[in-house]
Amino acid sequence: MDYAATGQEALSRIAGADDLDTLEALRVEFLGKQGSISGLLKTLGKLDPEERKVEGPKIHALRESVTEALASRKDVLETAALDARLASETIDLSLPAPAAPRGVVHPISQVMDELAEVFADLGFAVATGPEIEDDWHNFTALNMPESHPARAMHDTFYFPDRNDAGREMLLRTHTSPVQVRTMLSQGAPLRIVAPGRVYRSDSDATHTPMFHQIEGLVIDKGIHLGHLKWTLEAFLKAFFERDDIVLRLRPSYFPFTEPSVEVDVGYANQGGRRVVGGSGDAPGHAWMEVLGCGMVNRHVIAAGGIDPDEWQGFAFGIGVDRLAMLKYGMDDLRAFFDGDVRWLSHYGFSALDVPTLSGGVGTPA
Ligand code: 2U9
Repeated sequence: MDYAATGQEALSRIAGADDLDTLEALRVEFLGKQGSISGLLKTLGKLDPEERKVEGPKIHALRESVTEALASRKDVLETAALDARLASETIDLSLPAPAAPRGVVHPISQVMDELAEVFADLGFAVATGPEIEDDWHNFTALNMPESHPARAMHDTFYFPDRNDAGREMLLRTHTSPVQVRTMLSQGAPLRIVAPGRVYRSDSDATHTPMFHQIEGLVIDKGIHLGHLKWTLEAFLKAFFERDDIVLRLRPSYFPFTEPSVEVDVGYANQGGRRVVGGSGDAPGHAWMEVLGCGMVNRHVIAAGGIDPDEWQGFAFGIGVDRLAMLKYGMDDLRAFFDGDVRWLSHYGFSALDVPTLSGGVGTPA
């Protein structure tokens, strides 16, 4: 059979296509799953071997020339579209510059800086680590062996391939692997905070797939719950810049701490604005959960290469985004990541407003 006529017609229709949509429609018509040339290729299977030897190369050559013609026409149309855009979009460089710099510091960046400042004052060093982790540092070392139910609860984003050591790779679900790495590299004693991004496959009004945590770890001799409670009280008072903060500690469970505690702060809702402090049990007041903590489980201390008979510790984890909402009165978590300039200019901070304990750790711009 002779495919010259089919080829001629296809090429001339491609050459005549004057926009990318028309060209895409032609690609589907010729080469799509139900396309005419794809149909010709399917007929090859039914031919006897001798015929196939003759017809096969011709159909493949036809497909080749149509594929090439589509690509080069696409190139021409895209170049023309770009040229047209460049010709129509102009910037008038003689216009006056904006009256003032418009950029602002995102409230999460500001709160992260505030937290680092408060913890630095309490003697904590900042530790960082990779956001792409292996399952040993993210789970196993934290007393969550394979098949531990808490692994499933973390809604983990896994990578398709393992690393060279055969470990599963994932986006860290908490910043805890940073503390594990620091225990292994620095040993005891330790007093660190690990701020950063963490990832869980979860998305609704109160959860985003990426969020921020700051976790703390203290390892020393004779550490007990009293040290933990004092540290959290001192932290919350400095962060919310008031002395009448009341805490409520509730027993809880985390695989990496024993005993484990959840901490609520009392807050009042005054005219839609949340004000932290006062008794959570007073009329018009409520409790707000702000963090989890506990004494570090001895298995976790041992996984960090430290002798749990000699050293003890406490740890805590704080959801930064929730804390920022509570401090600055924002009600929708998703707005944090929408990049809406009106929201940012309302809630953002001046780049010159660097949080310091002496100057106040959070005065809105
Ligand atoms: C090591 C040992 C112990 C970190 C901890 C929590 C309790 C906790 C949540 C708070 C809000 C996560 O963002 S959130 O949802 N975290 O409740 N985190 S104890 O414990 C550790 C960490 C590292 C080596």
